[in-house]
Amino acid sequence: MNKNEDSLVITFITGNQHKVKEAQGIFQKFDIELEHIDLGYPEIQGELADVSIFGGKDVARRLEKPIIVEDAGLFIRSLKWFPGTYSSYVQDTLGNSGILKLMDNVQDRYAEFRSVIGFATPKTEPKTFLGVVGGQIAHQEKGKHGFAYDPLFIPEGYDKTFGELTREEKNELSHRRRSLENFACWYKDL
Ligand code: ITT
Repeated sequence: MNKNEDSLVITFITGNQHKVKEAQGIFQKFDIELEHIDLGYPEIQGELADVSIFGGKDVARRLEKPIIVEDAGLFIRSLKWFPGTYSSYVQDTLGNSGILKLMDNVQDRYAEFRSVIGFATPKTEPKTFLGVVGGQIAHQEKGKHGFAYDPLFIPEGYDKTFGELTREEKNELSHRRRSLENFACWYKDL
């Protein structure tokens, strides 16, 4: 995995450019170089960890090298943690306006973004790394930064949505930062 004495490298499999930019910013601090490959893999329906493990194993075997994949979603407590693992589909269908309609007159607006990194190699058992950030669903969409649900989500301790924060600000506290950091700390010590 070592590229040379000083730098580590890891291959991130995703079709989402926003994730790549976020991960690059986070890995820089760990001196880990990110190689990005946009490659499809089977996404089973299940818990985030199961999705990452299944997809990660498939890709590591096909590429014959260690890789990471990431699966994430928005989990809203008053909607029984919907959209959760259906986040991608719901974003493409209901969208943020549909979520706001479902939340009309709902008092409990607690939600969390969850992210799971799946690390897989062609031979070893996969490992997963979780990151969670809690917050509130706003009453209206705000901000143009980020992607997907970002204009809806106000992280704990802030009065702005992820969509109103810069990428650097979001990267300080995001679910992806937490899962990537958990992974990076472990990977550096390998
Ligand atoms: P992959 O190629 O990595 O699978 P994806 O865009 O399909 O990229 P996921 O399946 O991990 O990503 O994420 C599910 C959905 O959750 C994603 O399409 C977004 O709608 C939403 N989501 C995930 N992380 C988010 C974030 O940081 N901000 C806003 N929405 C996010």
